[in-house]
Order: sequence, then C-alpha cells, then structure tokens
Amino acid sequence: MTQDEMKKAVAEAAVEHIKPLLESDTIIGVGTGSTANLFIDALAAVKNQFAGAVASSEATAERLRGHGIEVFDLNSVDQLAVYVDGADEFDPHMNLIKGGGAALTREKIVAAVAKEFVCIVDSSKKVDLLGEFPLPVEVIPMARSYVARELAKLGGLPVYREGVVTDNGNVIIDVQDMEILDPKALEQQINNIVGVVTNGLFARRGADLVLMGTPNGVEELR
Ligand code: ABF
Repeated sequence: MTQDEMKKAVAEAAVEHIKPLLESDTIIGVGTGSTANLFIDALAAVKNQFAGAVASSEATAERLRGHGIEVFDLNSVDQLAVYVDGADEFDPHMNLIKGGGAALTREKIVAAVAKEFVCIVDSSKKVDLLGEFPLPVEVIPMARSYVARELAKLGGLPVYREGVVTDNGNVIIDVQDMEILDPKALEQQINNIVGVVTNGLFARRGADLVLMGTPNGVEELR
C-alpha cells in the first residue's frame, strides 16, 4: 500500500465512523490537508444525510462547496458532533503536532467546539515523543522577532516560514529541535507569550480517536 492509499483508507474509515452521527441537522467540523481532502471527497457520498460542515480553512471550505456540501460560519453553530482532521505527528497519549499546513488556529478552534475529535493519519505520523516535526506557531506579524526570541529561550530553534500568510493574516514560526517532554505544559507556556495566536501542540485538547492507515489496514487507537 502506498502512503496515498493508506490516507484514502483512513478517510473512508472516518466516513464510516461518523455515519451513525449523521442526521438532517448534524453539522460536522472538517480539517485541512491532503488526508482531510480525501475525507471530504469520501464525505460527498453521504452529503444528503447531514446539514453541512464548518471548515478549518478557506481551502477546505472551497473543496466542501465544490462537492455541494453547505459550509456554515462557526458563529451560527452551537455544537459540532465531530471534527475530522489530519496531523503532522501523534504520540501514544493522543497528543498531536499540527499546523504544517498553516491552518492551526482555525483547526484548534473547530476542534474545541466539537464533541469528538477524530484524527486521520497514515502510520508515518506515529512517534514516541513529539518534536521531530518542527512545531508551528502562528504569530501576530509585529511580534515575530520578539516571539522568536522567547521561543529560543524555551530551548527551540525558531525559523520564520518565509512567504506564508495564514487565513487570519498572521505569520508562522516553525520551532525546530524543541524537547517536548510535557506537551500540555509546553502548549500553555507558548500560548502565554504575548503575540502568539496559537501553537501547533494539540495536547490540552488532543484527539479522542486516531484512525491510522497502515499497510495492513486501518487501526483504531484511543
Ligand atoms: C492539517 O494538515 C494540519 O494540521 C497538518 O499540518 C496537516 C496534515 O496534512 P496531511 O494530511 O497532508 O499530512 O491537518
């Protein structure tokens, strides 16, 4: 099985997983990235069984609409039954690093509102300890240098992601070589730096279920 085939298999497994939740008024949260895109494509087959979706990025909203799935503003929605999204890394405690696609802030907001967070990945995303993937941090542009200095004090090597502006008009700093021994504490610590909008650690609200594509099929991890 290729990596793309594993991604497609988890995307389809995620649709099977959410099917029992779908009712005429159900609204679901949908993430960003290549695995989430395959989920959206698979979701199109059941689009008449639910009301619509909240998107974690402009790109996702466009893809959902392209399939005829209604996209709702999060402010018009009380609760999302489920949020389905990919990740850049996940550990055995369901902590995640996200944000390689620069959509981390909206992803974290949509995940916060959802009752269940289903993370869809291929087996290359599995790690024992988070941090090999550089940790993305979304930053207000005028605070970029200050935040970079503060991140360096936490032991990481901050690298400005050149040429990237988020959907919220901000910039991204990727932190390399960060020792992430306590993901929840570090998530909070980085959030406390003035000028940081969000960081890509999803530990305080990690995944409830990881569907992982492997060469032998899809594994469910809780
Ligand atoms: C989003 O897409 C991100 O948080 C993460 O950066 C990325 C994973 O992308 P892919 O599914 O393409 O590997 O979920």
